[in-house]
Amino acid sequence: MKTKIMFHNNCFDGVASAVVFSDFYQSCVNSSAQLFYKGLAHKAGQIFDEGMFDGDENVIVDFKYSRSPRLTWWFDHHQSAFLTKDDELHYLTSPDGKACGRKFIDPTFRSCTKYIATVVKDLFKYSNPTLSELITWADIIDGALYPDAQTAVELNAPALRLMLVIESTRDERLIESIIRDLRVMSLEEIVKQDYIAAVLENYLARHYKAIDVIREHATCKGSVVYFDISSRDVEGYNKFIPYYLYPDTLYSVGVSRSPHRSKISVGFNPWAKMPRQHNLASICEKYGGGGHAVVGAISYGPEELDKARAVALEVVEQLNS
Ligand SMILES: [Mn+2]
Repeated sequence: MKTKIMFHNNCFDGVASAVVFSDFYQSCVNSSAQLFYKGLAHKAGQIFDEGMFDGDENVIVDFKYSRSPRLTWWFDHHQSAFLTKDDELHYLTSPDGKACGRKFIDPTFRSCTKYIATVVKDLFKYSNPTLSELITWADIIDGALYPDAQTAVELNAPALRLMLVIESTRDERLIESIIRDLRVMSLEEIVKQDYIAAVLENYLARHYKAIDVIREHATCKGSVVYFDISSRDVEGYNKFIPYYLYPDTLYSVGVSRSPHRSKISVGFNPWAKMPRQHNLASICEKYGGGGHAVVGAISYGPEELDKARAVALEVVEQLNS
């Protein structure tokens, strides 16, 4: 029997959710099932096609709901777990949805990992203390509960080094190895494995370079740290770097460019010494962007860089008002 476990790809919580579910499943549901994994990514248009559900059982963790009758288990904690109103209605009213007793959603949980562990403990009386370190770190990472910017940016903890590898790699087999190893090894043991050590140095070097690039281009404008790294080739960066460099600022506004878009990133310093005065999603929405109250973004075409820069400076002004 083949069980397919789909999870939020390139995400520490997604990977940890796959680990905690696998452990529960083989202990309580089917000890002889062969487990297969597939990472899922957000994209415009259709996310699921029926062919993806090719296991005897099909499981989704830390990712959106599907109405497919072939989906047998589902756990999520995202507020936007349902792609459509019809999906939500299906979950609430169909015998294949919530009523089946194997599909669960609770947006009050900071991590899906902790949510799965809590549900299987409450409903199936199962827990595995050897996974508690992993569960704690998934909650810290997905909930951005770092004690300070140093912890979030210097990446000294084994869990955060593993997070960097999970977020950076494009190698599906490497993520599968991490899932299998996390079931039996501590975080410290895993980061010492050859296959992790082989890529970690490279990803750390890229991360340190991003810190340098942002340092070179950042200036303090009132209570905002502003940086324009559009001239530099920085592919994704740790969003806490601006507060690591400028701990006394309240907000960050950054301009960056990829082949596909010019992007303005707006954030609130989670360690700020003063309360937040602005809803960043509302500010970004005025320019066609969006996000959450504490972090948002606005995207333009790759050729609209001048516009992105002008809007970024307008946003800085509003944050200072
Ligand atoms: Mn998650």
